[in-house]
Formats: sequence, structure tokens, C-alpha cells
Amino acid sequence: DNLSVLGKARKAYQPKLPASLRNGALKVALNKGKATESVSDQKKIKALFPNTYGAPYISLKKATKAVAARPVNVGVVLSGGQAPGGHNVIAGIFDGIKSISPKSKLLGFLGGPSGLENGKFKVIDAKLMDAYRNTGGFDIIQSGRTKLETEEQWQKCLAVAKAQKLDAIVIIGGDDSNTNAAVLGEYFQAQGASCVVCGCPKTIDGDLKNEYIETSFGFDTAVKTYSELIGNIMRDANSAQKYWHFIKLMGRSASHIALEAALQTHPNITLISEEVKEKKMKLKQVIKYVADIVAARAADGKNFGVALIPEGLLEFIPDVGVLISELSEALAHHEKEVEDLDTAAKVEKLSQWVSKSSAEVLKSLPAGIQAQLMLERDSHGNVQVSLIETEKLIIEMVKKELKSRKNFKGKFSALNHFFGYEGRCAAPSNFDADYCYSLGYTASVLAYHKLNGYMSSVRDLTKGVDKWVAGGIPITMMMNMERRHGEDKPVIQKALVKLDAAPFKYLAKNRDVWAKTESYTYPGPIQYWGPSEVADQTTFTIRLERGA
Ligand code: FBP
Repeated sequence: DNLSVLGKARKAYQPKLPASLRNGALKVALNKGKATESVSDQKKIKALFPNTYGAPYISLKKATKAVAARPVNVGVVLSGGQAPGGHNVIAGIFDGIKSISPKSKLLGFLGGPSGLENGKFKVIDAKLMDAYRNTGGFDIIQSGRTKLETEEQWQKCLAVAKAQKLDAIVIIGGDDSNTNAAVLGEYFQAQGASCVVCGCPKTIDGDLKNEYIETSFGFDTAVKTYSELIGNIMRDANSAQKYWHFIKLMGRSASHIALEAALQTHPNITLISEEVKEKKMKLKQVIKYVADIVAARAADGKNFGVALIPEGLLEFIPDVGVLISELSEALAHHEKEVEDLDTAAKVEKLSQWVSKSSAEVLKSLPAGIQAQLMLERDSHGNVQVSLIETEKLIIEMVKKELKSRKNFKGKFSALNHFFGYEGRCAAPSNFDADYCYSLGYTASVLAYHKLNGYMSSVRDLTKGVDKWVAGGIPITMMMNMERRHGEDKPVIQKALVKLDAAPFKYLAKNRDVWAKTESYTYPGPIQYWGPSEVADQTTFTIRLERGA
């Protein structure tokens, strides 16, 4: 077989469960809290979710008496970008429903939400499941980015659920996918269906979190993977002392990944998109900030360093953000007129449909970046930030800026990197392996009890797996109304980096020292065995946020 030595050893890892789930999914009691409210816009959201709004928060506790066994049929969907641990969520659901009854069935819908809509699935049996335990990736059933948002799509999903006699559908996804899970659950209930819909919090971006969802799965492993590589680069930079390394890090809009990687490695420069926006920094000011640090180090004879750049940065720089949205608008209306033009001609043409100041910003950018900003938008109308080489843009502009400074006597030789896809399918850390398995196992309990419109939640994550608290959170509780594509829509609030919270404050307190010195920290590769403080460590973000 194709398993590596590590792969074989890892297969035998038994993910840990919170104490409440260790006797199987039948011996679990539900603790129901009070009725809940959405985070804001309560009236509007209640009106949109008349059947599922206000459900209570639920926590799970160990029971001595088992509930009645009956087979539970579940369909599972992986939605959106890959995140380490997805296979373990599925393993948790599988083991959970099988502990309820060996006759329970798990269907895996293929290629994301479209598999559910079109009834394309495979049955996940013990042999298939065992081949994927503790592995990274979503390849067991693949993923996709189709949105389930029209009534026609919901009808098709309902027909599939009925045909397969499903008790529950579990959608493993980010904020948008979980919003859609809630909408689908509401529709099912309105139609009198017996199938419920629940969600699981996934995304390496770390921006699906709130009081009840302490972190989304995959963030831990992805950032540890990037931080290992950043640490290696830092040692190389400090050994050769001749290059500046500019590293772009994934995370579509929030800068959680860049911030956590900075806390793990102590780079000379870390840009945080949310801060740039808050301070209304223009592109020029961002470049000046970076160039000042490069120049100060050069004055100390240090023509090297490491800079971290969040991939969403450009959209958060006010003048570039305006340009991007005006370009999106212009491209939407004049797609045909510009499609065959080269970059320079496209810039000329599009400049007449954007504001004067946006046209100026566009023209000030290097041609490569202009071309990337004018690329086709994704299915949700977003620019594909992973495809924009922000790290190269910053290098080019800093180079220009330094050249214009008469007193700059140093050298600026810079290399660019992008760490993104290489972290999304890494073999899950013990934290993600355990967390995901627990989320899946919790989902099997939600499915058995037919809890509709809930997100699987596992809390108190800094206290050790034993003490983790498993439960279900009504998805409507996390919602507010937002303007999307010219319409008011109920959506789960995205969690951006908070500038008044402990993780950012820690960076802000230390970054001036990190800028001047080589305080680099080398986290090394993810460890799967060894002392618990090494193998089971959580992220700085969650520890600082939870005061642990
Ligand atoms: P999700 O929000 O769906 O989890 O995806 C996260 C992400 O990895 C972002 O960090 C990145 O910008 C995007 O997906 C890349 O998308 P794609 O895989 O379609 O290139």
C-alpha cells in the first residue's frame, strides 16, 4: 500500500473524547438551557426562521442509563476549502451512530453541497472509514463551493433526504455553509420533514468563532504547518544574512493566521489587515511602515529579515479596497468589452468606469498586480485573494521607496513566498484530530435527538480533552443581518481579528523589539507523540483569548 511509515503509525491513533461522550452516544443526557436570541436583528431573524429560531443551547453530559437504540441514518457534506481534520469529523459521526446501532448508515455526499443537491453519494463503511482516520484532506468524498440558496435546490435536497430515509444531514463548513445549513434546516421543518440539518465549524481561516465556538477546526494544524516553515526560513535568513523574506499567509479576509504565526515565530514585520483598516492606512503608508523597518535594520548592518503578510490585506487598505469593489462593479457590467484586451488596454478602459482616485491607485500599481486585480471574480463575486501576489507588490513598492530615500545605504534583496494550500491538508495535529472527532461524535448525538439547525460545539478547549464540554448551539443564535449583493441577508457574523483582544495586544506589545532583533522562535514540525505539552499544545490565540 501507499502508506508512509508515519501514516501507518498515525492510523492507529485513537482520538480522545470528552468524558461526557466516552460511554457511547446512547449514554448521553441533554442539558437544555434557556431559549436563545440572535446576536442582533432579533426581530428580522425570528421572522426568517419561524420554526427554528430561539431553540435552547444544549450541553451533553454522561448518563448512566442508555436511551433506546435505533438505527440513525446520516448524510455528510464537506463544504468549501479543505481544513485538516475533516476526515476525523466524519469518523466521529461514524463511530457515534454505530455506537447507537450497528445498523446505522453514513452516506458521504460527493463533491460538496452539489452532491447533496444531486443525490450523488457513497456509503461510508468501516473499511473506507478506517483508511481515512487521522489523515488530512477531504479526499474521502471531496469538497465543493456550491451554495444551497434557492428553493429549487432545497426541494432537491429534501427529495434526496426522503429517498435515503435520512435522520440528519451534517454540513461541515465555514460561516456561509453553516448559514446555509440553518436555512436548509428551517425549510425542512417548514415542509414537515423528519430529517434535521446540523453544522460543524470548519475553516483554517479561524474566522468562524464566537462565545460558543472557540475555534474552527483546521486552524491549529494549518498555522502550525506554516509556522514550522516560517521558523525554518528565519533560521536561513539569520544564517545567510542577505535576504528579506516576504511571506504571504492564507486567510481570505481575517488575519488570524498571520497573527497566530507571528505569535509562534516572532517575525520582524507582521501586517494585520484589521489594524490597517482601523488606522485607515493608505497603500503608501503601509509601504512606508515596512520600508522604515527595513531601513532601521539596514542602519544596524542587518540587510535581512522576515515579514508576514495576510492574504486579504489589499481589500482592507481603504483606497485599494474601494478600487477592488469599483473594479468588481465595472467588470460585472462591462465584462465583454474588456475580455480580449491586454493589461494596459484593460487598465485604460476600466479607468473610465471607476472613480478618479481609484483610477490613480490602479495606475500606480505594477502591471502584474493590475492584471491580478482584474481577474474574473469567484461565484460569490469576490476577488480571489489567493491569486493576488500581494507579497510581490509590497516588495516592488518597498524597493522603489527605498531607492527614493537618499539616506538609505543598505541592500534590499527580497524573496517572496506564499504559504496556503500546503497547510490545508496536513495530517491533523493531536488537537485537531481530537477536536474534530469530538465534533463529529457530538453531531451523532444531535442527529439521534433530531436537533434541527444546530452547530456541533466543543468548548473549554484549553482545559484538556477530559474536561471539554460538548453540546449544540442553535445556528440562528450566531446570526445578524448583513448587506450581500444588494440584499439584506441573515448570516453568521464573521469573526475578524479584534484589536482590543489579548492576541493582537501581545503582538503590539512585542513587535518593536521583534522588528529590530532576531527574536525568532522555531516551532519545528507538528509532533504527534511525546510530552503532552509538546504534542497536545493549543494555539497562542486560543490560550490568550481564554486567559489560559
Ligand atoms: P473556507 O473559508 O471555505 O474554509 O476556505 C478558506 C480558504 O483556504 C481561504 O483561506 C482561501 O482564501 C480560499 O479558501 C482559497 O479558495 P480556493 O480553494 O477556492 O482557491
